[in-house]
Amino acid sequence: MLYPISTDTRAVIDLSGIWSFVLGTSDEFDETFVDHPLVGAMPMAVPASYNDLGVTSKIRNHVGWVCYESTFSVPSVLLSERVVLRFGSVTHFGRVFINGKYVGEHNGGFTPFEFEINKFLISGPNRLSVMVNNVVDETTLPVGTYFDQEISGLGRVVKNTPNFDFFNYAGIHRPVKIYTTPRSYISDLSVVTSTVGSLGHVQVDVEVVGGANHLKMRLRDEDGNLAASGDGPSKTLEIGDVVLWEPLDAYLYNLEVDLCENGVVLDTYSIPVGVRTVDVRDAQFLINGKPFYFKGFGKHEDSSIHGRGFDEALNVADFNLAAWIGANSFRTAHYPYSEEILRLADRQGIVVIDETPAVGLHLNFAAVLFGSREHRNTWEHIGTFANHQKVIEELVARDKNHPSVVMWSIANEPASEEAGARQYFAPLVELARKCDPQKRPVTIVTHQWATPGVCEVAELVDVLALNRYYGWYVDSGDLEAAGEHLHQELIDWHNLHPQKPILMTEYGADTVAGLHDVDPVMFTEEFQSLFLSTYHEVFDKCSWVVGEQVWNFADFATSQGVLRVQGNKKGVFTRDRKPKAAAHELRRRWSSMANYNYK
Ligand code: GCB
Repeated sequence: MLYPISTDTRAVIDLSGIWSFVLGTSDEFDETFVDHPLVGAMPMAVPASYNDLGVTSKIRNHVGWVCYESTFSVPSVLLSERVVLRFGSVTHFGRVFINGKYVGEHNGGFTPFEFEINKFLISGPNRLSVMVNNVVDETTLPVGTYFDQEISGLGRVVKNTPNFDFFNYAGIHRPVKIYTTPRSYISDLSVVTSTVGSLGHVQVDVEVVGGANHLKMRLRDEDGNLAASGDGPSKTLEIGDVVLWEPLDAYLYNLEVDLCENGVVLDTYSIPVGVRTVDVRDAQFLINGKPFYFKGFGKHEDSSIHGRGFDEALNVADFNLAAWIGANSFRTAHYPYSEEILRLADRQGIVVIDETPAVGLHLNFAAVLFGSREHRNTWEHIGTFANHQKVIEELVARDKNHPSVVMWSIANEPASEEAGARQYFAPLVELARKCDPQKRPVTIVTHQWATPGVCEVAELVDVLALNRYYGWYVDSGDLEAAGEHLHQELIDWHNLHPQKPILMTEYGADTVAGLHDVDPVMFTEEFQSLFLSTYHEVFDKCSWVVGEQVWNFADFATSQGVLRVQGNKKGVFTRDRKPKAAAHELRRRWSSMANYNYK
């Protein structure tokens, strides 16, 4: 799916701003909301999560439908073009109406969707209504539990509990745009890059709609000079003396594609192209043929006020903090991040592990942690498979051309130790491989109790991605035992899968900024530093560990619970991006470690 840009043949209108907003109910969708302009509406920023903007818990903790409304006009000069309405993301379900007429809907809160809207438009202002539902249950990704109960004394109570450790922010989270294309247009393109000696090869495949099919391609270097060109819908462009896209040293060519008829350019589109290769071999993760070492974080799209709403300023600041600390990578835990973040990563040379929103596929975590609740086999009860296929297809279609993306993560911490995990995941891993023209490696991120010999999905994946909390959830506070247990597990994994590289995708300790002690006890800044250095000593002993991504980049909001003190505090930075003591330790370590051949 192409990112909307303006070109000589395309216009983009951004609908960001203040919209009208009302809360609906948790019940069936109420169509009357869209029949007339909203009554009693409050102002609401788009894009943003609505939860923290309303200030009251009624808005913050609302379950079910809300309605957004705005008006827009399309300049009449554009009306002969194909007019498309595009949402970067609506969390988790969006139903769209123009002038009270149903346009379409989308399920899944983290991928874009769009509709051709010409037939709905009238001249002058058009009323755009978006009904949004935030419910997560055992069919959605991420997974949640929906309670609708009579409680004596209270009456009917509806609750929606996330099965994941981040606040269930909702709303129109990413930009809403109208863009135009000509009637004959470039609908998609794929780029696959490779090298032979100093030559770079860029295989380009273009899809068009609307009759015309004469294509011209030009690849320009960063100075605008022509590096290669060709004709046709499918072409391998060759670059002499190619400059590679390297981690923290990005080089982006610009690919321009023209769709022509009788010598006239009908449509033109361009994308940045980074020439790089990715391979997994002999327990190493190779970028451009060289063993790469991941240094970085699992992140979240999360900040105060905005919630999970798109925030370009925050993204730039986060990338600069990542550079300051010496990080070269992050994982989009636990959902696809905005397209704009990936474009920034392409430009800054940040290496990305791109994750689906498949988190919470474990119906027994509470039982594992607290010994409570009945046990239900996850794979017999969960109803997420169809959505899981859809999010993989949508994620790969959206992100397939980003040089920053080097691996797909199919899920975070599923019940991979329960019977049936292999049958559930084998077709999904294959699907990701089939959809991706670049055939990137695929992983599934596993949890503490999915140990060697127990985990059913390790065989399916190219890289073993481990989230481990020795010293925190197990061996709590005992870092000596934690180090030993971690080391032993890494040895066991290596013995079982000697060819597979291991990436530590999560390790971390809740740390309340400003809490100190002589004895490094849990929750202090001293403990977080010691916790991380305990893990680092172990990683350095294991040549097959190819990277470390600390959980988390910054403190983030979660729902309430006995394990959370106003959110998850495992950030190396606070939620307002101030460094804790461990940030300085990490900076010292990572600044002295090369991106390549660290081991
Ligand atoms: C995990 C999860 C992550 C949590 C983290 C924690 O394993 O993947 O979503 O936030 O643990 O802090 O407990």
